[in-house]
Amino acid sequence: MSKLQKYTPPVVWVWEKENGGKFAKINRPISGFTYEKNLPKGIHPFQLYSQGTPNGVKVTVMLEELLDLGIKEAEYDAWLIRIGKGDQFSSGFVDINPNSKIPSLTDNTNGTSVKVFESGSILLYLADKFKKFIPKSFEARTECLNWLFWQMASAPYLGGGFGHFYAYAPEKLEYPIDRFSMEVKRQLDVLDKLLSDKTFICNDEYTIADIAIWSWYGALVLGRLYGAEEFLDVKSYKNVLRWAKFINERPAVKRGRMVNKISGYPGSQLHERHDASDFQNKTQDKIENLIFKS
Ligand SMILES: N[C@@H](CCC(=O)N[C@@H](CS)C(=O)NCC(=O)O)C(=O)O
Repeated sequence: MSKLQKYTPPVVWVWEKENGGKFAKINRPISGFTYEKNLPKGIHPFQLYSQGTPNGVKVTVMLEELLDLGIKEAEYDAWLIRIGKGDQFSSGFVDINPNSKIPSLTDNTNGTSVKVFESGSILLYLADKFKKFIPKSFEARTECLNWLFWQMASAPYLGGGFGHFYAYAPEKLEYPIDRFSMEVKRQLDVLDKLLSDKTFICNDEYTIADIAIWSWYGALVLGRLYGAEEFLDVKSYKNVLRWAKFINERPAVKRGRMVNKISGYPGSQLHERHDASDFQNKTQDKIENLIFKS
């Protein structure tokens, strides 16, 4: 089969509502809300509106890590935004994040409501606010932020590029799958070399860079993304795999992965989280992971 499917673009692109593919029903070329609805609000300082995707997991892992340090001020209510159903287009959600993407957070600690969106910005906000999971020295902080920004810039190649064309597009096309597989494997190689002599992304300190990168590339090498572990030969990135398994064992990571999760083993899905006790009877043990990888 030819690598290139012939397509002659029209002079002006026009939106054809149904182009097939998993997200055809929710994708639109215009921003803004499509219906009026306020968001629910709980009692805790932080209100999170999200779904348990890799970008969503970054924030719930971070909040659970802060709570594990005994920081009660990091208590949060997590509300489920079902992106497949278009919840991100409600007026309440768009008021917090005009870009209509999860995760979005409000911080109501001081009586005012600070709106925070973009998962990297949320991680940095929480790290700076509580002075945790970010190095103290300016130089080490810069290195940590290099990798946080690297993740924010690289993951769209993995998700929007590779994942979209390998798993979600209406047909398998060799050209885009080739292009994005090459880039994702290059990124994995960058990480594998980086982690060859380090425990964590920024030396010995577990930081928001690990949380951000693990949520995507950790999930990928642990076989939880796109069913692509064999195709991308993820086992060959031994240092990434070792690092991913190590972080996977953290209690906060195990809990954070369950929050706002709507796929996989039903006992591992905590659609909403309002209290630490909500995790009771929820589990993601090894046997379940063998059966349900997501
Ligand atoms: N750069 C953003 C990306 C967020 C993003 O793409 N979120 C996806 C889920 S992982 C989403 O909300 N998609 C819904 C949509 O595109 O309508 C971030 O890191 O927060």
